[in-house]
Amino acid sequence: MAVKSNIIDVNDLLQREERHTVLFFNYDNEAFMNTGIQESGSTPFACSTTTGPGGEEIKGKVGVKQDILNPMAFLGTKSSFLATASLAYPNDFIGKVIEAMKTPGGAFIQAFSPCPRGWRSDAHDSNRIAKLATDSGYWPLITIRVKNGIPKWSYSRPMKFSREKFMEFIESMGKYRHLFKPKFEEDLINELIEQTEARLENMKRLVDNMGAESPFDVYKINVKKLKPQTHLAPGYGLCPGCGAGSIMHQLALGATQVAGNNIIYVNNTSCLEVATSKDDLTSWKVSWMHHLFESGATVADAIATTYRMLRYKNLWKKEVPYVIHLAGDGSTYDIGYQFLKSAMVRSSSFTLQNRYCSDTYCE
Ligand SMILES: Cc1ncc(C[n+]2csc(CCOP(=O)(O)OP(=O)(O)O)c2C)c(N)n1
Ligand SMILES: [Mg+2]
Repeated sequence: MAVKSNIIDVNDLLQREERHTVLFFNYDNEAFMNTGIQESGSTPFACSTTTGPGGEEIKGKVGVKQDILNPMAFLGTKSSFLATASLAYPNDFIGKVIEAMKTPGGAFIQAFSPCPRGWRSDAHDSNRIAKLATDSGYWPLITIRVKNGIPKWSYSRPMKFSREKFMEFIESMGKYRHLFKPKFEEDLINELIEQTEARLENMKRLVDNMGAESPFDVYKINVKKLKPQTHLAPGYGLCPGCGAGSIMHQLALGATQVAGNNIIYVNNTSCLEVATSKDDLTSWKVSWMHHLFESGATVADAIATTYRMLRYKNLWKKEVPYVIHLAGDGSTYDIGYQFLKSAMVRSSSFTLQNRYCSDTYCE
């Protein structure tokens, strides 16, 4: 049966009066990179990190790469936008950022973020690796739109597992080298493949059973016609080829279209945070604050709510600023998940149901 496409015109999105409360954003480089490549809940099976190195005794991580996006659809929120994204698919990425910021309630986007230093891959290879991640079925591009409490799944690239592409993907990164040398670890590779396929199958079942009527999303957007991003200066200390750099540019490009410079970023401790705030020099041209490794989501939600309250009390006369929370996988999957979940519930339900925080007072 032919799948119906859902064409989303970004110009229409930009005309929407509605707006998000907070966009929670995770760039997923699959380990705690800032502190020396330690394993996180996002690290995949058999992947080498400094806390679970791939060697003779230990063969990398024992355990699975957790899925945190899909569970968020079951938090019982009133309205939210949840999606995965990839720097290798910029139209989809930028379209999702714009839609997230134009959806009432909280939003959560998770972007796959190659890390040449931690993954032991070539700096010039990050885009190819990210593309292979999606095209192999490892990092499907999905969207969950929660409206009036009902989540509906969509996807924007075919959800098909390709063993050939997956092998090319893992062979591109030194973090899996121990699976190929000194000997070919067939059982471990098969286990990694089984886990990857199982995660994909789970998402496919969600699309089949709880999918949108037209579940294939295509964003209509002319990137060349967008205003240049005005949030992040070109100078920062991220490594060459770091996915977070490319990701931040795409995120900021989308965010600039919606918010202009009326925006506040809240950044958990991470590579992105240290690399954009070196010594007393900031790479940020708009308001940005660093918060603890674990609690940035709470702070971002609190800032957004405070402005809405002040606006209601007529103590803040200008437009309420947009808020984006930035976090790595360590602070999203592990130590910060509880903060993030609670902030999602508050911003996607309580804020919407509280007339003192509602958009009608924010015009
Ligand atoms: C409570 C607490 N524990 C540990 C740390 C040390 N710490 C700072 S950043 C970081 C890892 C960050 O990993 P991730 O969130 O994945 O971001 P990345 O550096 O990979 O971009 C850790 C463990 C901290 N700052 N606070
Ligand atoms: Mg990380």
